[in-house]
Amino acid sequence: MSATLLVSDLDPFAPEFLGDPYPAHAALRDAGPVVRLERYRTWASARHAPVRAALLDHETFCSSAGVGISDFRKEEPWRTPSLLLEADPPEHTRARRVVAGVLSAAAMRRLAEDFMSAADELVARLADGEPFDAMTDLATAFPVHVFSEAVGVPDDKRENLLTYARMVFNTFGPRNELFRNAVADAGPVRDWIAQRCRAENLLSGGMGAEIHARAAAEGFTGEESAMLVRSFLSAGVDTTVHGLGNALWCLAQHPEQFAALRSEPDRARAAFEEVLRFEAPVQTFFRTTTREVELDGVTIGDGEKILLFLGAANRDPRQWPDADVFNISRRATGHVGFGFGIHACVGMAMARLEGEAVLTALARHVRKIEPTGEPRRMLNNTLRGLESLPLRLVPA
Ligand code: 8QM
Repeated sequence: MSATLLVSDLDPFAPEFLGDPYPAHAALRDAGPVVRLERYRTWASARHAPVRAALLDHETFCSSAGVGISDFRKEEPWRTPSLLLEADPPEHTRARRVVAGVLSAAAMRRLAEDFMSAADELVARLADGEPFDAMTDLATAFPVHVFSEAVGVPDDKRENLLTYARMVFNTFGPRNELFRNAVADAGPVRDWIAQRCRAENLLSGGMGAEIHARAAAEGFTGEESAMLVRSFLSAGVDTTVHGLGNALWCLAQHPEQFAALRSEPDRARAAFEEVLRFEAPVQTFFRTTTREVELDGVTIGDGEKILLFLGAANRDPRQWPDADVFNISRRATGHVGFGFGIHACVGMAMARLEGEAVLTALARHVRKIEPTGEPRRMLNNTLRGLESLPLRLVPA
């Protein structure tokens, strides 16, 4: 028998928690390696070692019962489950191979120049010392543009990508107000996404068209291929929007870290990695046990949901010296912001390229990042990020 601590009142999806999760993360980590969340009758872990161990053991901690709080074996999923995210081997392996082929290192080398010049142009234009909203005009504008161009999403109502992703990330949580508001009146956006996923609506030469071609060659039906494009459109934009927004916020709050980046623009990639550790855009994911298992000394029964706090694992003092300090010079590798194991973010090279492009452009063109007002936080059951970030960029 292992001792378990009942954290009866903690609601990790309540607005107060989502607004500032870090004190509660510390309490969860200190309570034990694995704790019980009474309110939702699930298990949870906020420490780095067990979170990483669970992500690596995909047979015991499966994804096919959903990676949100809803158990697909008991509840009807709100949308057709993803062939990638909400699947286990061997189905997952087949789908992953197609998508990974499209997001290869060679594909990233082809995108790099475009991403770098798009970021350079945008940041150079914004760095005029005038106040602007860095969420709208930079952190959102850049990914929506470069992602849509790379994937081949036509330039019409692309902002629907953000609405849809926000909905997807809210639906990993419980049916609280965030969930209900997200799915209310979702019909038109869902229809728009479904249309954009079809081969005939994707621009030729883009990654979306390539998904269809590669998937067809592997024996996927047209409908299944469209589902793989849906994964792109679900996971590819809002994540990088908030990664970039969090980066701008971190650098604005820590001028000495921005000065360090300016003195050595080659540190842009490492700096973005530290942002993902320090302010992980994807804060949580669930897994479901396929057998009774002991995780870091705590026994979890078969068929149980467990909430993995990626953002808390990334600040576990058992793993990181000065875990709560934002330091672009540290080795942030080993953070779980992209997950770990067979489900680790398949688009991480593209996300890193976007981060590198924007941070390099900031290092080149900007002398100071100055807040000009209070940022407004966006609350989401899974994502951590900002709604608005007023600042000005003093030109170099
Ligand atoms: C989160 O639909 C999908 O396949 C999918 C949706 C959301 C994600 C990943 C995949 C992790 C970024």
